[in-house]
Amino acid sequence: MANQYKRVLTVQDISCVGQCSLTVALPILSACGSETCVLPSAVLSTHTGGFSGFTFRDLTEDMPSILAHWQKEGIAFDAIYTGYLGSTKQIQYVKDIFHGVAGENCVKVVDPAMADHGKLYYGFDQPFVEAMKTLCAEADYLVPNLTEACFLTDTPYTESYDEAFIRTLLEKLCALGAKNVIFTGVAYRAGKNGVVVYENGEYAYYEHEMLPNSCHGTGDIYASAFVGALMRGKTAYDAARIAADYAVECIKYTATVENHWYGAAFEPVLGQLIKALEE
Ligand code: PXL
Repeated sequence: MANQYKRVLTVQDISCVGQCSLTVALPILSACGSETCVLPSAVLSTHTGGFSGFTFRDLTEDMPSILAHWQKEGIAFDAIYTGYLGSTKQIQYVKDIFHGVAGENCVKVVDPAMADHGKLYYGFDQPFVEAMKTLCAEADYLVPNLTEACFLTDTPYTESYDEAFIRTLLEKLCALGAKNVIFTGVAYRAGKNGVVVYENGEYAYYEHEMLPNSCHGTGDIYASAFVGALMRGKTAYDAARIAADYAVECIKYTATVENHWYGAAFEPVLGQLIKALEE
């Protein structure tokens, strides 16, 4: 059997407290069985969604020398997965990383982590969105939520939509250059949520339950589990389904924890993700 041990690089911030970005991606990818290398885009004391007075250290200027060192060492990755980035300028450096340390058949996954619920996250602006479009152009798999898909396609945000609206967004995202799109949080019916897998122009939909609570950082959990499952040899559809089921379990578990407002308690249910990967 072909060796399944893959080396993944993930580029996103370290929010020291807050259960998002690298503190989620590193354990999830490791649990999925991949060697997980990290490139922190910035270091924050907490995430920006609900805390105030957080620190922010932008690591943009460290990136070129980190890339140069990796190239000198002949390091290459089976997948490169990007999430929350620290500056508009950094996006060009991330593209250099895509070109400089991609191994043979390297899978590039871009989570354009910049917006939710109709709004950009604190600190992001239109120039960042424009630069993010150029990174999305290089994605083998783009993993946006509805808000991000709207920003990336200059479409006014709406919470009432139908399949035709989603299909138009998918076509526009592919027109940017993204090869395939895993579109999260697509809900067509009351009580249901789901994910669209748009691969090679083929539309497939996995529906799952809609939960009454939502958690910050679920997008990071989702994208990390998707990449981890893909690296385990799952098809994009199966990886999208496994990631969705896992995210649902995380949100359900979090509802049982008192006062856990800032993130999802993903650790206690990691066992379920590992089990799903073995099926
Ligand atoms: O989960 C997305 C995310 C990642 N990193 C930081 C954030 C957010 C969302 O707000 O603030 C720093």
